[in-house]
Amino acid sequence: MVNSKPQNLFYISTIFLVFQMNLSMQDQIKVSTPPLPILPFPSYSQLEWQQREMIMFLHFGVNTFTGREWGTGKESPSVFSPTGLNASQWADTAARAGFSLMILTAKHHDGFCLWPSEYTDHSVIGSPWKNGSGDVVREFVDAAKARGIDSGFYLSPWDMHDHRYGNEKLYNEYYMAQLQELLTRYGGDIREIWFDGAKGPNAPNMTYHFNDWFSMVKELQSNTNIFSDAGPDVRWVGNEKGSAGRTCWSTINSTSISIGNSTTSYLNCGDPKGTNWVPAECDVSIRRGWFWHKSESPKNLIKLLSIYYTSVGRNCLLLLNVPPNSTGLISESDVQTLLQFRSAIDTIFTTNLGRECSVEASSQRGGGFGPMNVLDEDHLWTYWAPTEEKQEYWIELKAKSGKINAFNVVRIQEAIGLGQRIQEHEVYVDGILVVRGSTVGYKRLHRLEIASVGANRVRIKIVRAKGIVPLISSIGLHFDPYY
Ligand code: FUL
Repeated sequence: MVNSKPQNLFYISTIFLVFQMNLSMQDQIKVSTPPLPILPFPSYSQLEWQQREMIMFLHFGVNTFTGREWGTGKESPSVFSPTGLNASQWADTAARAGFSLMILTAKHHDGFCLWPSEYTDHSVIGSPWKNGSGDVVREFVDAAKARGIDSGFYLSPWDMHDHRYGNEKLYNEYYMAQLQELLTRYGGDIREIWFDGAKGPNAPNMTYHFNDWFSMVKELQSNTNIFSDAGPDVRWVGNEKGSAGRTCWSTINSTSISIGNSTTSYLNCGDPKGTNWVPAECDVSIRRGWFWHKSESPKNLIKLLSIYYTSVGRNCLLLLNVPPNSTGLISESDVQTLLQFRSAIDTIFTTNLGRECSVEASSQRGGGFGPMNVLDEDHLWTYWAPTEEKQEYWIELKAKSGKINAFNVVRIQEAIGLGQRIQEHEVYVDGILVVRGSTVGYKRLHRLEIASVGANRVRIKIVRAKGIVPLISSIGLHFDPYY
């Protein structure tokens, strides 16, 4: 008994010390942990792809000189004769118009190769251009690199020229040999490869060894995103008009679709129950055709902007085809249109009128997840997160000066690094419902029919979301003077 007092005192003071330490550690930890992700979510290269927003596609080959859209496979390589090919002009145009990746048709369905492949003579080797010693793919990749632009290739599986087409073993060997050439000869910055499922109705039966092809791509260039109707990294949006579904999930079930035979509505909208992250790419040409034709001219600015809203503005990437002409240059009319397009996008989106607002939300997960995060420059990893209790989820921008300047576009972005969640949302201006929408994803743009003038507050209500809570990384209020 006599000794127990000092012992007790020792225990009590130790407990007190530990308690104090805990308290001061909690004081230091001001940031809560992020919420758990919901699967699936993107890979590093898919995230990089998504942030590009626009990619330039270049259809160039024998069709440029014959006026056809699909060749016959019987063209003589001698028809390929650009008199002033300058890939630097392509790359300059892309850089000025804000593209960070260009994809070239290294081989289209006619089988003509824009590089001197060792496995065929149906290529630039037989062309009068540079007396057969030229290599368009080399010039393309070098010019892109010099401007800090990444490269990608389209290598058509359907080949109307090669005699091996129709023989499963021989043709798959040939195709893989060409893949190896393209992915080993031209440096390590190939960021996308396009496997087009298109094929003429009378083409011979052919089983493509897609899994072998895909594995080889990842073996040789692991950062490359593989595009096909069904992914694995990027999927087709199901049309060639640049138009995604108003509901557009980046998720699908890869096993529900097959390359060349997919249901276009499934591709257009994705699948909320999908277990694979395979976002959609909207391929569309600036002109009517994919290849350059003298009689065609570029779409106008208004049309291009409307495509931007239905692709980038619906959680997709816009793959805009700008075909070099028979001189080997992007036509001046197309260059001017692209520059106008870029300047219009900058005019609309450089100013976020929401930045003049204060932001409130229904609730806030601990420190680090406040509603103000939606107004910073990071559109992925800083975001507003509400608490996980069941509640009505909303976030509201309120003018500090009483009125928000006129706006007619509402931009909403989700923190997709932790999965795509929002299924239904609404936008209210001064308490009046102006938009009822479904998915958001990386970026959702709502163009308002009537501009909001003199509004005081804009509330975004998340009606339904997958997972426990919605995570919003950015909100913008913009004025589009072209609408
Ligand atoms: C299609 C092809 O048949 C067109 O010629 C073009 O290349 C387009 C991008 O894909 O499937």
